[in-house]
Amino acid sequence: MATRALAIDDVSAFAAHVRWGLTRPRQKQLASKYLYDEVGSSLFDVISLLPEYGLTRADTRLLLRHSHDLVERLPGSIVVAELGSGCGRKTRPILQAFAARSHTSYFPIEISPTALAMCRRELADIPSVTIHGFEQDYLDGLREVAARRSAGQRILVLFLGSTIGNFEHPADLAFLAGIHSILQPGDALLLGADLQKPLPQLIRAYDDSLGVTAAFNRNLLVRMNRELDADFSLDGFHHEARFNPQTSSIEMHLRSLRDQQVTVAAAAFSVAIRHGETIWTESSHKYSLLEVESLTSRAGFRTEAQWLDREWPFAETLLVRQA
Ligand code: AVI
Repeated sequence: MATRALAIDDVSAFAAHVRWGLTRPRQKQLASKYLYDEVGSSLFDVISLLPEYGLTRADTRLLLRHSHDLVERLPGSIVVAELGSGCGRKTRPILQAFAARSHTSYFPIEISPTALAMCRRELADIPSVTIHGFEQDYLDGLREVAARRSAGQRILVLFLGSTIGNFEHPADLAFLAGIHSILQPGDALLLGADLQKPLPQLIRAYDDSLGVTAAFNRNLLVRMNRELDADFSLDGFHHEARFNPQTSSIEMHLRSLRDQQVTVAAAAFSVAIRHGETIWTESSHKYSLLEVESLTSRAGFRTEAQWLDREWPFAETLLVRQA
């Protein structure tokens, strides 16, 4: 019963958001979290393997190379919480390094039950690690972890893969400040941030030759048709990746290829979309190192260590929550 009620709430929140986003006076817009239904999450897993998209490989390389250093910098009893674990593959070296020291509790926090199940399967074989998954929003899940810690235990929060870059300013700062407010002094945050790089490399990463990112973006239309009884025609929209120099972000848009009228039955509205008009579906901010420092210090964290990937500019920053 509870599960069904939650599902109806989810559909109505999605419907309300779509109505808001597609009837805005200027730029039509949808939140990027709606890209991640089961198909979208699977397509993102494929994106992370594409030759043009080096972000996930850079993140993984840094974690593989520096896990032991990370663990040495965090003495004592640690519980590991991960915001958006995905399938958990990247986290393995960190958990292995902590578990070699002492028994470690790992709390993956995910809105996708499929990703949580995959994560449990992927990491189940690591000795001396107990996995407790939370199917929740990131900050709600982190509050649960904080409530369960025993006296003297520190929390290490993992927020990898540059997901922070998908928050608009100033929501990124507000989110980090939200993490800070749940943690205690001495707790830590490992933050992955994708750095600025040449424009052609960026565009290729978000408009790959196989068209996987285009499918990831256009899947949002398929999702609205399926879940909200909308009538988007897929051949009426084109995937577009463009760089916004004002915000230093790659933006994904769905560009309308003709004048069209779309009805979203479950949200009880119809909307005219002009030829050439776009629906903005995601921003992916690209950071400078200075910006990582200023963002995290304004949120109340001190930099303990930072590791950089040269092949695909990317920063892994170990932060400690200040008093
Ligand atoms: C999850 N996130 C960090 C990805 C990114 O690069 O911003 C999402 C993505 N969108 C298109 N490709 C990958």
